[in-house]
Parts: sequence; C-alpha cells; structure tokens
Amino acid sequence: MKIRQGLVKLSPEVAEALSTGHPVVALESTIISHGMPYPKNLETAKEVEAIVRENGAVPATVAILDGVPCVGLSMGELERLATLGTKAQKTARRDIAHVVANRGNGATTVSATMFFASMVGIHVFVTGGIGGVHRHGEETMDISSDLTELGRTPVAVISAGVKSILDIPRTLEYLETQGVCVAAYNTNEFPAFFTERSGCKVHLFSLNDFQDAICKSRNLGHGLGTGTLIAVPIPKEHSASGGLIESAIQIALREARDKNITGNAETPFLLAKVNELTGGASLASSILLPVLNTCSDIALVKNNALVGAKIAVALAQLKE
Ligand code: PSU
Ligand code: MN
Repeated sequence: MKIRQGLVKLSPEVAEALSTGHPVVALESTIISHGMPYPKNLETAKEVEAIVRENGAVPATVAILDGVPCVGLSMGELERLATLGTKAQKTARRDIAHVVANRGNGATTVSATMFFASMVGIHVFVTGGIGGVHRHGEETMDISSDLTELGRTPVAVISAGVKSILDIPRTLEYLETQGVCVAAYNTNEFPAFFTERSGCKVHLFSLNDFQDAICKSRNLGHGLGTGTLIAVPIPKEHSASGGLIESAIQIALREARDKNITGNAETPFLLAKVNELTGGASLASSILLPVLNTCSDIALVKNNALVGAKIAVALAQLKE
C-alpha cells in the first residue's frame, strides 16, 4: 500500500491494522452529517463503530476534514463531523476534488467512501442503504454515482439494499450493466430495505461464499475490478416497524402518482408524506437526501455492521 504523504490521513489505529493485515471495515459519513440530527447521529456513529470492534475488526469512518481525506476518525473528529451536520458538504466521487481544493469539510457518500477505502486497501465497507436509480430515472437520468462506483471499484459494500422510494428493479438492471456481483445474505431475494422482499432475484450467499467470491473476484486474472453489493435483509425483530414504514412509502407513492408529482419534486414529497404518516421525529434534514433515517434505519445499519465485520474477519483469515 503506497499512499502519497499528505494526500490521505490514516488514523494510527487504521494504519496499524492495514500494515498488519488486521480486518478493517470502512464506514461512510453522509449518514452522520445528513442522515440524522445531532446528537442522534454521533450516538449512532459511535455504536456502529463499537459493533465493528466487538466483532473483531477496526472501523474506519471516512470523511474530508479541512480538505484532508481522513480514513479513520478520532472521537474529536467524529464529534466535529456530527456537529457540522448538513454544513458538511455531501461528497460523492465528483465532489472530492472540489472539497479538497477548497479545504472544505466533506461527508462522503457510498461512492466517495468506496474510492478512499479502495485507495488505502480496505476491501469491506458497511452502510445503511445505497443510492440507486430514482423512480422515473429513465427520463431524469437521476442515477446515483454509487452504482457506477460499484462498477469500477473493488470493494464489497454491505447494506440493507435500496429504499423502495427508489426504483429497485431498475437499480438492479443498472448494476448488471455495470458488471456488479449482487448478492443477498442467506437468501436469493434482494431485500427492499424496510422489508425482506423486493421480488427481485439475486445470488444467494452465505458467509463462506462471500469470503470466497470477494477473494476470487480480486484474484481472477488481473481482478474483475468491480465491487460487490451484499444486501442483508432486515432482522426479524424489526420487520414489524419496517413493514409499517414500507406501507407508508406505498401510500405516499400512490399519492405522488395521483397528484402527478414527478422529477426532483418527488423525493421531498415522498419523504414529507412518509414522515407525516409515520409521525416520524425530526426528519426535516433528510429532505436533502433520498433517505428516511428512522429507528429502523439505525437498527439496519447496526445489523449490517455485524455482518460486515464478520466478512472482514473471514477475509483476513483467508489471506493468512
Ligand atoms: N440511502 C439511504 N441512506 C443514506 C443514503 C442513501 O438509505 O444515507 C446516502 C448515502 O450516502 C448514499 C447517498 O451514498 O445517500 C446517495 O445519494 P445520491 O442518490 O445523491 O447519489
Ligand atoms: Mn442523484
């Protein structure tokens, strides 16, 4: 691993883990800055890091602070990012150069986090949900750069799938075009984030399969070079609250269709409507993102952290 001095800052713990082959799990930071209000965001970020540690891996939260891309944040840095909230710039791949050049503070999305993870040699990355193809994306071309990143960066992304406010079947089509291996954890159906089922079939993987497939995709020829998307279905104990949110999403989608609300007006409409229907607290900030960060979101990201840490540990053992 060769990183030009000063380009990316590794925390001492992450640097040590990478140099000794200890398992490391990357974590994104848009979920912290834009996904939840302070102090819930800080609390959740700390809990997710703790779950990764408890399961034998080192967490590496990625963010750009004062123009310096950081892989692994200290408690002070995590606190700073959490209090900055939406003042930190939501940073996807295309925004990286701008934030760095302006010595700004950037919260990395899935695409930017994958980029930095891969750059420093981290192969496993955990998040809540990834971006996808928006509904009516065939007209608006609103397709998250998370999908193209998965097509070009060899990192395994563990998530709960894609929220149904997005177009799940088209998201999977697009990932197929990008050559991305999409798998679900212990099932052959891609989950719909808040519910176990989307109706879309994908590869079924168990823990051992992941280990094998991630390694093989890296080692085949010059490496496939693509990422892997691993979707973990919502745990049974949260399926009741997840189901309620999903029903609210379906009602909101119907209303948007009836009122002919489309294009970039649709996501804010859906989020506000679901918030109203579920009596969700403080979702105002999430209007900025195609996300609904609720209690179920937090439960999901924690569950993904557990699975991701296990995959990272299994991968590290395989290399020995
Ligand atoms: N989906 C979620 N929660 C999130 C995001 C997506 O359920 O927090 C965030 C992630 O950081 C993801 C980004 O990478 O939104 C995608 O944004 P866009 O659609 O603008 O590419
Ligand atoms: Mn977009």
